Amino acid sequence: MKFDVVTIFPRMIEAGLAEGVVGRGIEKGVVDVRVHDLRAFTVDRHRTVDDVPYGGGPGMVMKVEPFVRALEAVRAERGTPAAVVLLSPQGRRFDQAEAGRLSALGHVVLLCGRYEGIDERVRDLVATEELSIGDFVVSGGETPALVVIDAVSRLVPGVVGDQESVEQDSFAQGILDHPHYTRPAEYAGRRVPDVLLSGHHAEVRRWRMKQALRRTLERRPDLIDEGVLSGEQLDLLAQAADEESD
Ligand code: 4HQ
Repeated sequence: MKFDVVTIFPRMIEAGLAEGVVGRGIEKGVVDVRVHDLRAFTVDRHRTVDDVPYGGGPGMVMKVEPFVRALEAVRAERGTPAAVVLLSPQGRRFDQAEAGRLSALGHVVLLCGRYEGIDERVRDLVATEELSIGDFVVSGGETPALVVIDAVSRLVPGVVGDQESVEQDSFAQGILDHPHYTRPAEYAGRRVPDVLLSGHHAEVRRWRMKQALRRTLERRPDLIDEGVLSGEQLDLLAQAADEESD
């Protein structure tokens, strides 16, 4: 999986990729991230990447030409990418399905903005799509780009050691995760549910599935799509709904 990131803060991206599961994916060569400093694609003495907005108003707007030149460099060095993603709150919401789609593309460019906005012609001429990581405002596209790289890289074979854990992840199944416990069996008067100590694997599986469905029903009912649940899951969901929480 190849990523190219265009940013005025290359070290933010580099620092965010230095550790953890994605960092190891990069070390292994399964994920290949190149970071491009937008200022390297300016031609003026002050390496200007922004300017005042036409029409007036507060703040600065990122200029189009450095982004166009950055993309020309990416194409020359790395080939034509399958997608050029602009990170912005105006984008389509990034979710697990979007992560899966991007992971199948093989080569994705991520454009990070700062300031009040980006010249609209970056959207028209450079980006092929626009994605948002959620309905809130962050200071720049760098942290959203790291979120996208992380979620997409986890789906690339060889990045997460245990592929089973990727398949069990929250959202891999479209519902929330079940509760997890480790030792001690009792802490501050809170006991680990007996079924988890019982060694009855089939019972453990059913308990976890029911807990996951209960939590999803309580916290994220919008995620429940009865059309994709198995007969057993529909049964456990009905039980959980009957019991109406703990
Ligand atoms: N941004 N999802 C970059 C975001 C954002 C988001 C705000 C993008 C600031 C300059 N990006 N601009 N949410 O909040 O992707």
